[in-house]
Parts: sequence; structure tokens; C-alpha cells
Amino acid sequence: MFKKLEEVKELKLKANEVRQELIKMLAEAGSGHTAGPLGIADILTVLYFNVLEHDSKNPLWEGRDRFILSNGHCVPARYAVMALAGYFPTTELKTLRKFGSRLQGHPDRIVLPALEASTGSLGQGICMAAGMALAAKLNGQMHKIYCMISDGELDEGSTWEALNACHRFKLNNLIILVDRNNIQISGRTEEVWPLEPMKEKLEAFNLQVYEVDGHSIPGLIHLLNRARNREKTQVIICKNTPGKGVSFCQNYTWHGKTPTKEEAKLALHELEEERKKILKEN
Ligand SMILES: Cc1ncc(C[n+]2csc(CCOP(=O)(O)OP(=O)(O)O)c2C)c(N)n1
Ligand SMILES: [Mg+2]
Repeated sequence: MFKKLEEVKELKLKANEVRQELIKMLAEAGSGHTAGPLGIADILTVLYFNVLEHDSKNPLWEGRDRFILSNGHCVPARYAVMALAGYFPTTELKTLRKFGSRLQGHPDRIVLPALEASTGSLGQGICMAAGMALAAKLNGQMHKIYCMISDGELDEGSTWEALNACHRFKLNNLIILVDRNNIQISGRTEEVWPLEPMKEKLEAFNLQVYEVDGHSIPGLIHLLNRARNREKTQVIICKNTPGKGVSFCQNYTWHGKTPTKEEAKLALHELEEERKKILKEN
């Protein structure tokens, strides 16, 4: 837990660094997803630097919390955070999507076990997370399972099957974070496949649901930590802006495209300006 302003500022700077690394690696790769990863950078920063029990030097430590990224296409954000957290050198980020790299376009647990699960086939990661939560309970283990799902994944029947299992098996060790960025591959979610009223639907599955600004570092710290010891499965709907931090990446057309070298320069300039602003904050 935190509470000090200095810690919040440090995390804001860290999330800014994550976004800068993201832009550089995506431009270098020349293919991949931009809007989603930029949008979840604050959440993943708070997770890895404030919430998760983990050890980058001993990634498979038995007592670690598990984090499953069900929306696997957003993994570049996770790679950037993991590099900054010491799992591997930041220079490795340049290998994103290259043959032989551990940093594949979607998480590959075979080559990078710290990813916990190979995901990218939407609607599957949450099923694995529910299974891991059940296994931990059966084994009497105390670690928590955090799982991020996207709003697009709420179009999938398998997601709702997993959510339905949470109450049945009393998975109070499972914390679900919804990347509610209002976009999916081909448009705005409410135009493609309406999801509202999302909170009420999730509550009807007997889950405890909260909403938070997905870019509020203090809000995320509070809710993500508080979720650890509750009676029911916790769902935190994180209201995110896709492409957050880069003014021209904030709509669905940036779901699966990367900045050109020129666009990357502009993006890095914007992020650098934001960094200077954060530095001046009290
Ligand atoms: C089972 C499955 N169906 C289709 C896809 C192709 N696909 C990849 S991302 C995506 C959009 C999903 O929406 P969301 O995760 O909300 O996208 P974002 O907010 O990151 O743009 C789709 C349909 C997939 N990866 N898996
Ligand atoms: Mg989405």
C-alpha cells in the first residue's frame, strides 16, 4: 500500500516511461497493437510496482501472485512494465515480434514462463484464471490471481461461463480488471455489440463490482489492494482511454496498427511533455 504523494508521482513517471518504451518498441516492430496497451499502462504499472507479490529475479516463486492478461494482444504494455521491473533488460524490448524473440505479439508462456498463461484467443485467459483460483483454494495456497479482460471479451460466451463459476466456487482469491476502453477491433463497443449496463450485468452474476478511472494512480492503488481479502470475486471496471498519452491514437483505428517512425517521434514528444508536467507536480 502507499499513501504518499511522492509514491504516486513515481508511479506516474513510471507509467510515462512504459508508454515511451511502448511507442519505441511498436515503431521498431512495425506491427502490433497500440491503443489498448497505451490505455492499460497505468494499471499494469500499479500492479507490478505496488500490488502484486512477485520477484523478478525468481519469477516462478511458488508464493507469487498470478497475473493473467486475457486480452493477450495488449501484451506489449506488460513487456514494457516487466522490463522496468527487472524481468529482462529494456534492450530486449526491441525484439518484439521478431523471430526467435521471447516477446511474441501475443503472450507465449513456453518461452517466457513469467507470463503465467499463453493468451490472445479472447475469452480463454479468464477461464484459465478461474481454474488457477480454484486450484489455489483446493491447495490451501494464499496467493491471489489477478486477471485483466477487455470489454471486447465480454462479447464471448466463455467469459460469462468463467464469471458464472466464480460464485459457484467462491473464488474470492480472484480479482478481475476490465479494460473498459469502449473500443474493439472494428468500432466502438456500444455500436458493435452493446455491453451496458455492464456493472449491473456483472452484479447479477453475484460478483462484487467497482468502477474506477483507469488512469487514476491513487484510485487504482486503493481498489486493487483492497480487493485482496474480500468475500466475493472482485471485478474492477477500469474506465480507460484507448491510446492514453498520445493524442492521435485514441480511437479504434489504432486497435491493431503501429506508429510510423514519424508518428513515433510526435508521440514521444507528447509523452516527454507530459513527463515534464508530472515532474513539476507537487
Ligand atoms: C477468440 C478470438 N476471436 C477474435 C480475435 C481477434 N481479435 C483480436 S483483438 C479483437 C478485439 C477485441 O476487443 P478488445 O479486446 O476490447 O480490443 P481493444 O480494446 O484492445 O482495441 C479481436 C476481435 C481473437 N484474438 N480471439
Ligand atoms: Mg476494448
